[in-house]
Amino acid sequence: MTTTAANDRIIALAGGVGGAKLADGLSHLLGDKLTVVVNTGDDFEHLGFHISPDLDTVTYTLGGVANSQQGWGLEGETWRFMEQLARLGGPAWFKLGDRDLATHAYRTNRLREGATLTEVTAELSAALGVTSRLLPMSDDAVRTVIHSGGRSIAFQEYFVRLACGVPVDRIAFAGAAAAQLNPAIGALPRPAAVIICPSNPYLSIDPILAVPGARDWLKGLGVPIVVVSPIVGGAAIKGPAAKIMQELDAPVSALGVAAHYQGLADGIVIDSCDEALAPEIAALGIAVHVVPTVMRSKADRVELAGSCLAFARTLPRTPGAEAAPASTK
Ligand code: FO1
Repeated sequence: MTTTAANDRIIALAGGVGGAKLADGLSHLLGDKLTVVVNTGDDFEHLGFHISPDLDTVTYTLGGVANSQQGWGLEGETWRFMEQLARLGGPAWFKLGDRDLATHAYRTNRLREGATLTEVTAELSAALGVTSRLLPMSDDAVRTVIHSGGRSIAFQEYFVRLACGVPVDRIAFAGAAAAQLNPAIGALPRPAAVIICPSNPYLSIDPILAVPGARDWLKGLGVPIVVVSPIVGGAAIKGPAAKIMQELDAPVSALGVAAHYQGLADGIVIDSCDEALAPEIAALGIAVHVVPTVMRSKADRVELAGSCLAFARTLPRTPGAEAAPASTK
């Protein structure tokens, strides 16, 4: 990890696998100067456990123990529990690895003891050696619901059981209106910039923004907000983002991503192959930075993270905001 100046705090927003990769690069550069606000709209109760897939993906990735092939779950996992569960005729569609199960049991037990999700997340991430701070968007239950052909489908049913195989008409965030933004988020010192990681805008970032006060908090920071496009060359790096954009009649491109964040993002990082879109995006009032964004290696994550921080430093901030981050190189 590279040493940074005292005011080099950065806040990142992240959801699943793609977001976790950039958060990992940022964490490598910033360590405890980074706070990652994580989507909990994917959380659900399953087999009596409270499962927080995105919190676990970010924790495992920053802890260096994530399964590199699938992106979620643990490296070197075994599946004896699932084998036995299937033999018993239990619900085997959502795969819980033997060691991953310990995370869910630990979290569920601590929540039953009265700990908040924020407290449990801090305990789990500390145990796995994560130096950056991870904060669930809310300690209250917010649940992403997919509306498709007159049906309401719970998020993991849609994502895993149905393999995103039904068309999305609308996405809702049950419980969001009554949820409180994690108080630890409002108490964060003003950062130098906010980075919205290349997570699915509709499934991973929108749930965070749906928590009352989240948008106002972000805008009120008065610092550059930079989003990294998860759409590269008209396709999603991973997951159903492109399919959902098509189904919701949004242009499946970095331009569509920029339009989605218009009014919130000050800058967008797009892939070199999308350079031709830069003038149209700039016309939306969003500054554009063009670099390779596909993260195949740890070095790619760190490179893109450094690039995002450098880009953020070029963007104007509200007078009175703290100084831009010093170089992390
Ligand atoms: N994703 C799958 O595609 N299939 C699974 O069986 C599955 C199990 C699973 C267990 C724990 C966990 O933390 C994540 C898991 N995921 C699985 C990933 C998860 O459904 C998605 O990555 C996110 O919710 C979307 O960001």
